[in-house]
Amino acid sequence: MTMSETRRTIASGTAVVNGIGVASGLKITDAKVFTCCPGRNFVTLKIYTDGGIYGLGDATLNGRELAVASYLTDHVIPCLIGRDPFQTEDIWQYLYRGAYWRKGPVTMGAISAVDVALWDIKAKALNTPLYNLLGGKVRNGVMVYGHANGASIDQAIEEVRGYAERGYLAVRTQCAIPGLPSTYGVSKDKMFYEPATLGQPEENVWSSESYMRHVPKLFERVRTALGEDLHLLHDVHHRLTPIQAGRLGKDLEPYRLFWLEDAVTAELQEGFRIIRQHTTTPLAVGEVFDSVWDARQLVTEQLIDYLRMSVRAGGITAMKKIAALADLYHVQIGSHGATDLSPVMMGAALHFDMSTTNVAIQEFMRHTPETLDVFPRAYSYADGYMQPGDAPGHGVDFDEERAAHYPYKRAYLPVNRKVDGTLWNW
Ligand code: EZ4
Ligand code: CO
Repeated sequence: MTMSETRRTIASGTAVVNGIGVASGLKITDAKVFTCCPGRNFVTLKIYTDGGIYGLGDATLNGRELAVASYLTDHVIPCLIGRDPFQTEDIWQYLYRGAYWRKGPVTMGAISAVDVALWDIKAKALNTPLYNLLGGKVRNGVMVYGHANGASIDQAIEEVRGYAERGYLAVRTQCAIPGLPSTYGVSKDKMFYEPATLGQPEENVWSSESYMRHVPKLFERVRTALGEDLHLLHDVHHRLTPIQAGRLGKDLEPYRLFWLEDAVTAELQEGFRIIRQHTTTPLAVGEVFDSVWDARQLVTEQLIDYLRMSVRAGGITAMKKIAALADLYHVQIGSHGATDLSPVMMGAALHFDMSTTNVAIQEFMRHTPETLDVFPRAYSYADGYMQPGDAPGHGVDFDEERAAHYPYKRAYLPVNRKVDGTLWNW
């Protein structure tokens, strides 16, 4: 469309939906948001085009699902109709800069869902797996880590052993802390771990002192039982102060962790300098980050080794740029991949992982059979690695009919209190 044609369109009263013109020949005709609870809650965005191709994005925000659903339905979808679905960059900028109100998990979760759905459409329209549009394959497979946890150290060791026997090369290991009634990351169900619960939020009790005494014993025993080759990871879930984290990292050095995750909350990015001064245990953080601004200082000062941001933080468009920045500073990506990221997010993540050099590892927490029933998918696991599959797009579909059997149920993540009742981080 030439400039004069654009002006004529405006003058004749037809809505100009895109100031830079439509080029791909496809237009977005409609979009819908689905909320469902097949084992846990998910929010799924489906964008339709006039070419008959649709794209899927995941907009799930654990414990705050309906806020993102409304953000999309009430505020984003009306602005998408008529746009060219190939213009992922312009639509990203339109939703990020154009909204005036930037960042935040709700906004960025919604932008992520749109972005992933558009990349899905583009790859399907070009009849190629998404990784081919993101640089092509840079590795043979994506190393993943599984989740082992136990009510005792002995149980945790048996769980880790089970993962090693199934071919996993990396295992996150958690165990209950003696004297505390419940511990984050230690599930009642051996196969499936789900931190969110129906009804009111659960309350956990926390003691940094007991925890810091116990965790080195866990890893000493796991290393003795399983040897040196397995990659071991551990998640602190933001519960220590920087100096406590420095101490724990130092105490864990003999066991050579792959990473120590979320040792402290990261709003104060320079706080990580204190941890770094005290330990060479590699540090990972970022599953709750929602934009590059949450990670800028951590990355550019080389205060972390692994960034845990996932495609939820603004989609593929954002993550490709964040990974490029991180690469300059020797920071690698190890994306969040818990069960509250739907198979759609997992599919998108695997295409990103497959095509991005400084991706080190991907979290893989098993979804329940109910969840898998609703999301047919091309990705697969074998011998410690995952493959995104070669289906056009990101390779994950959404069965609306099956989803309708599992209506949304309000659920929350637990809150965490110190032994004396003070509300603490989790
Ligand atoms: O608690 O995704 O590393 N993974 C984690 C997860 C998070 C949940 C929160 O929704 O810490 O288990
Ligand atoms: Co975590």
